[in-house]
Amino acid sequence: MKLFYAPGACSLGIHVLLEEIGAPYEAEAVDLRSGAQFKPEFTAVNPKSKVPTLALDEGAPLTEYPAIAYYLAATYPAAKLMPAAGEPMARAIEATDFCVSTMHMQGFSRIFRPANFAPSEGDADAVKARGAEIFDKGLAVMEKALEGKDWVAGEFSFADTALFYVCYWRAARLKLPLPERVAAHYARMLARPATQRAMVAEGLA
Ligand SMILES: N[C@@H](CCC(=O)N[C@@H](CS)C(=O)NCC(=O)O)C(=O)O
Repeated sequence: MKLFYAPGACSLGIHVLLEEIGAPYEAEAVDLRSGAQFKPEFTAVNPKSKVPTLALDEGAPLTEYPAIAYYLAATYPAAKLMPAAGEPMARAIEATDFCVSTMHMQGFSRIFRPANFAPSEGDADAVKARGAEIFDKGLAVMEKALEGKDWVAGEFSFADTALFYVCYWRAARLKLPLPERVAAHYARMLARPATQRAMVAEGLA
């Protein structure tokens, strides 16, 4: 399999999962800044022009963070990335969807790409402020969700990498603080050898 990623993008979380698993994989950087995601070489792999994209050894490439994370956890059970069926699994899906669909797509996307949300450049500051508000509310939700827990679903699972990448953006890119339990979760993620290997591979460490 082959991961298409951009250094420090949301694909970092999938990179961590691949390192947790330890099965052989290739990784290819896509230069989002120069628009490589829109070039035919990449759209032939993923017409959505997005990373993460996971090219499988057989079949169509897999896209969308939650689907790729679920696929990896289900395909490599020995890595213990899949929570137990029932509430732990539901909590993992709930958190992954919230981090990707709300904190990332509605919050951070407004901060990093205001032009995608406003027709006029003059609205950019208001769009960014709304993005920050959505993200801050998301952090508060995750702070509550981590009450009494080290990991999102109780035990470490695929969901923790989704929370990790949005926290990486906040802490390392925006250099803003995280609330207490979320900060402790972020520190636990940074301490994992798999996270460290993925960050070195992406030139972030
Ligand atoms: N819904 C997608 C979102 C992926 C996404 O937005 N990826 C960003 C990087 S963090 C991207 O590829 N952006 C390129 C672009 O929008 O041109 C997922 O869950 O994987």
